[in-house]
Amino acid sequence: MTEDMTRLGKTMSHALRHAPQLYHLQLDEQGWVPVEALLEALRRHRREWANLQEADLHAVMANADKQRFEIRDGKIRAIYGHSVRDKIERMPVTPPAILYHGTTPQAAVSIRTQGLKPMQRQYVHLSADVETAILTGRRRTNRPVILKIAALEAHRHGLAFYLGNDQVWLADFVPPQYIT
Ligand code: HQG
Repeated sequence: MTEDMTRLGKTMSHALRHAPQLYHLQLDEQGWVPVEALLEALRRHRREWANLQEADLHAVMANADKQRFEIRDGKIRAIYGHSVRDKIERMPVTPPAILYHGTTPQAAVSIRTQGLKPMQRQYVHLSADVETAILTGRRRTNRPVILKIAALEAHRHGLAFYLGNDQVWLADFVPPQYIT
């Protein structure tokens, strides 16, 4: 990734996850906006991006370490990570038996009593494998704590889980009894 592509990816996340109104964008119920509307917003946002094309968005997505966005039928959305007020509509699906969550030692202490909360985001973010959970935890600490979530059992007791990308799962909340 070049520096400019990293910057473009971060701006796409800012627009599609957190602050669409700053870019004069309106997400639909599932988080989609027309690709052309995003391109126009990005072209206005930075002089260097005045000639931005859809191929540039595809290049950011192809070169990223994670699958953060998807483009379909002329529209684009962030797959997960949203903090906008109106909750993105998602379809509950059956999760695998175990999911993971990588976090800091301090957060792990309160998660064990309070459960996993979405905090600033709309959903709790869970990892499909330990490796991904370690990388998520390492964003905040050198010594990530990896929590194990009894996802299928929680699902059987009525908790909803949602699919993000292949590595990322989402939930509304995970009570402490499903966390070790
Ligand atoms: C913690 C990145 C105290 C939680 C990642 C986490 C992910 C609690 C923090 C995605 C708590 C929230 C999301 C409680 C949860 N008490 N702390 N009861 N419940 N927490 O960034 O999962 O690169 O919103 O452990 O890879 O770290 O942006 O969530 O530390 O997939 O695409 O509160 O963002 O992807 O932090 O990361 P976040 P996250 P991207």
